[in-house]
Amino acid sequence: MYWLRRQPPREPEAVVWDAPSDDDDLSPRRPREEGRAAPTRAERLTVRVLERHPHDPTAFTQGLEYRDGVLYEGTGLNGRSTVRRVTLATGEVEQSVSLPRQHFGEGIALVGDHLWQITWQSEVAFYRRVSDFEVEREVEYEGEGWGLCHDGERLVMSDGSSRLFFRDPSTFALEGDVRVTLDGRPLDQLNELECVDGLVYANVWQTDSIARIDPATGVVTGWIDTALHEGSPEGARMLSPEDAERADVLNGIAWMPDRRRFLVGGKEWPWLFEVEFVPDPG
Ligand SMILES: [Ca+2]
Repeated sequence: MYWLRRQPPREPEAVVWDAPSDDDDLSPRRPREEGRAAPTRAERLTVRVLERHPHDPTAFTQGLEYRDGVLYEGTGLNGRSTVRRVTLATGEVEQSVSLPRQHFGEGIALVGDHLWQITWQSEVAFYRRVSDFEVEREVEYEGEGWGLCHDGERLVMSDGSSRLFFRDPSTFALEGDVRVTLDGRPLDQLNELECVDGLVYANVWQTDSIARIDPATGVVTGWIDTALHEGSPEGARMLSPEDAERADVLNGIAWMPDRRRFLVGGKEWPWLFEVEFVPDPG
């Protein structure tokens, strides 16, 4: 099979790593101290596309949530940031609320009857009613906001670094963090998130990859390469080459509990894809 990536092939070095410190270097080339376990290599996975749905190609997707057949989406860019309710099957935007121009919207997370929406550099999170997106509270935090998800007990947030931060879902108070490692090395650029069954899935910015993370340890247990490559299984293609020309990066993941599938999309993508993650034979 030919190389059919929607972006130029990325060498492993294209994944942005933190500079490893001595503590981080668990490579087998280095004598290991007694009792120090070698890092577990993440399972390599890819996608199988099961269905696709139209998506607003002007939406700069920063957060995706799905509940009871309804899609919630947060979009970014100054002057174009929104939070919206979308009919999945048609892509029709049922309601859209804009953020003031000074805010660049990022991740969203549903918490009961409310929805948190974070911002890139404004250091403010909006606590909205799901029913009409009315802002009930604004909460300040420190640092950048990238991705957000709710695991049932805590919010999990990314800021583009290799860390995931845990926050109280009512107050947004910071409760802790964990450093994420892939095959023993820190993995940064963690972006849009999805909390599923005790695990956290993270888009890795400017790559075609999604990391499946154990939030207790920060270890990436699965590395999902969504790009077509040699050995990709049948049905692995998401965007056509023509669509990929116009689309920005992969960014958007939502779990569909009723269908046991993921929804995956990207910034200014014309489609959202229902996928399952399968072993990558490539
Ligand atoms: Ca999500």
